[in-house]
Amino acid sequence: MRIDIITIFPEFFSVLDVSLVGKARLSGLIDLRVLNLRDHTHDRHHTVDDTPYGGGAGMVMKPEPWGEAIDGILANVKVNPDVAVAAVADAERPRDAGPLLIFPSPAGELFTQAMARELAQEPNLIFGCGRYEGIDQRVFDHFAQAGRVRLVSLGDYVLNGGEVAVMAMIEAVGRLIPGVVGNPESLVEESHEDGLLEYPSYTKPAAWRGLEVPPVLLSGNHGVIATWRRGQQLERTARVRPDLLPPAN
Ligand code: 5OB
Repeated sequence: MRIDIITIFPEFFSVLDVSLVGKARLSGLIDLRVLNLRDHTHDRHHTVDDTPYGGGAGMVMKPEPWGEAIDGILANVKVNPDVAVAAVADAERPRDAGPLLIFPSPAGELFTQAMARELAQEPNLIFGCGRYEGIDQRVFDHFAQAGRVRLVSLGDYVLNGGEVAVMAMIEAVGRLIPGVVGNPESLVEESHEDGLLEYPSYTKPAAWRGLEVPPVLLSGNHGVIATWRRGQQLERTARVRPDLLPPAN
């Protein structure tokens, strides 16, 4: 998967050199490039923002640097023809197999594990990190005319910019790319993969600071253990995240 990130804080993304994503980059599974939006300004002060039309607090990111930066990526991204055929056949992707543009935004659709699975199918993602009060709306409208644009929110809280949101999305998507996570079994047992929270985990010692591992886990009876774990998942989800359970009727 090729991933391009446009940001005014490229140094933010040095953490993507380490851990799982870092390894995937070294092995060639992820081709990740970080672009500085200011490289696409042409004034002495490398201005990326301006005051909002209509008034109001804060600054809005100007459209021209975004236009130039995204045009540059679109021009040099090679669409793999094999991928293009598969993508066009997919009803989820009616337009073309060109890159999917993603802008983290508190005004976007909520990022979920289902969306992470969708994004992991894409050969090409472009993330645009907005700052300040947002990006001129015409950037989204312009690129949506010829391609696919999604505004995506991490949740209902305030961030200063899209950088941390992009980091979270790349971690969630990256680990779903075949070969990135060593043991694919571990992918299906995570919280949210089956719509429920994960069951509690224990390792040795069997007793620690007066707390015992639930005896069922020491029983060696895999059927009983699976039933217990399922019960724990349901109990936890009902208690902490009842919104994840289907309505009881
Ligand atoms: N808050 N998701 C929740 C977000 C967000 C803020 C962002 C981007 C994504 O940028 C300001």
